[in-house]
Amino acid sequence: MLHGCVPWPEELAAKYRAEGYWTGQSLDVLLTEGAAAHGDRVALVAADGARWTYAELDAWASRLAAGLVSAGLRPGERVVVQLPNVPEFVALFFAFLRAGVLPVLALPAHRESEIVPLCELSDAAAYVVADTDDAGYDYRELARTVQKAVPSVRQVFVVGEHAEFRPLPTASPVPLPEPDPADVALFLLSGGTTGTPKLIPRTHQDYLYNARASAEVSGFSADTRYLVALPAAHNFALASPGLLGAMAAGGTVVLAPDPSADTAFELIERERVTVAAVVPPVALLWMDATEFMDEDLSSLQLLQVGGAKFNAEPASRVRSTLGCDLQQVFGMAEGLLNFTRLDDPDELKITTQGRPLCPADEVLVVDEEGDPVALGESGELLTRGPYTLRGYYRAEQHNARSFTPDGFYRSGDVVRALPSGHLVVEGRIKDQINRGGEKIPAEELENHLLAHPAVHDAAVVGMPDEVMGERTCAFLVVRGEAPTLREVTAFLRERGVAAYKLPDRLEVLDSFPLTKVGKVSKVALAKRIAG
Ligand code: OOB
Repeated sequence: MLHGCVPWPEELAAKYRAEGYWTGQSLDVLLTEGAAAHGDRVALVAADGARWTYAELDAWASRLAAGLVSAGLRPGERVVVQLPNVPEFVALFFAFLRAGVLPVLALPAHRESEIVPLCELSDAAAYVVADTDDAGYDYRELARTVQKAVPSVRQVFVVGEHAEFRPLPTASPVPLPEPDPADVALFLLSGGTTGTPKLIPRTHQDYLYNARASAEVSGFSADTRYLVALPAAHNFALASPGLLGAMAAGGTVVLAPDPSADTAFELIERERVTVAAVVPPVALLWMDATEFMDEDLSSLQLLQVGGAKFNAEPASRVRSTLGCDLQQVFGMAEGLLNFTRLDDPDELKITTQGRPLCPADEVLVVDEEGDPVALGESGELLTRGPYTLRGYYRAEQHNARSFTPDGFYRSGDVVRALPSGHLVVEGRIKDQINRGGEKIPAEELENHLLAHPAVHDAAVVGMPDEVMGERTCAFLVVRGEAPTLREVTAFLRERGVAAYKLPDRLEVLDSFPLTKVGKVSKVALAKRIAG
């Protein structure tokens, strides 16, 4: 495995191979097999209606792969990719697999304060962006900053108007060596809990299993038309089952530039979409929108909801409002995926977050001492399995805390297991805010706040919110005059912090409540703001 990654121990690897979860194939087979078996079927539809068959997408990916090679990118090198839901994302994703170059998938919302450390950590050889977004944000400006700050970034490729940078490179297809299926295919970003980003290596065969098995439990088939409503770079929309799962089943991927009801409903009607995956606030928005919008949503058979807790009350209204079945998905970029099954009774679909995807997923629910709790009691979820990482990339010290000595990943999620194996997510012990599915590492935001001249101390906690699940509250102890929320958010934007990480509320205190051991009590702060 790539240097800086932690491989599975051979004993478990042999088991995963023997039981058929790891097939020794590269992730690229999703496209090559599709092109060979049903090349004339539509694989990809862009928001503007442009479409590509499996054969066309395959040819496009080959030209791009040759282009990456002729641009001097070498197998094993990392490239930070930050693209919206455009067809180039999909073609380029497969091109990277073919060239053996490893994409590091950043979110379109990320800015300088996320992208620079990401390029540094991955020692990125290149950076791929789109020219601008719908709101007029210019990623080429960001690229200029990144290239200045990170010398390893030799080239910038731009989808759209490339200015002084390069367009996506293409060349006549060339034969390329097969990658090792046990090695890294791509990097996903962790939601994070610390001050620095964490990269999740996903191997060809683990991610191939992830996509194929997810597609199977979600009932995907050649008739599936999957709407990519969340960012394609996110594990949910990419491979859980996401666009890769839709392709694994020979279905069609429809790209939505944003998850608004306006955009999504129009695409659902126009492309006869059968499945969409969304975070809870988007599900709420869509359910409300059915009251005043009259697009024909009758093709929609399944709404997958995950990324944050979807409460039972709205969950129980999915069928009556959107006219489709609900599947809850509790997943993580680190690996483990839980799905409610299509043949589960409604009660389980509405009140649980599903059960593990794979029979070889090992799930423990433990107390503070790390001892398993009795069935039905809540505790922290620990897990290992054939598609769950064994260590973050280049993060030895952090790995020592994030994994047990026998390789279980400490999810930081508090769950309760039912006798059926279904899990109910009850909370979290990790220092992170889950703002409607978008993850905010508290320490990272606190470090930015501490850089403000008037801030003496900062503690960030989640506060309950009906739509978002939680929003972000920053508690501050200040020197002199307290800054306003506006001033603080302007300061954070200036530092290049992604908009979704900006605090929604500011509370100034004389001092912070402490725990018995003298640490800032976030529990007390969270209680205070909830009240
Ligand atoms: C998905 O992945 P990430 O990496 O953005 O976030 C993972 C974390 C989990 O550890 C948990 O804290 C939370 O997000 N989460 C949920 C949830 N799904 C994720 N909490 C409660 N209920 C749920 N249904 O969010 C992700 C990756 C693949 C598929 C779906 C979601």
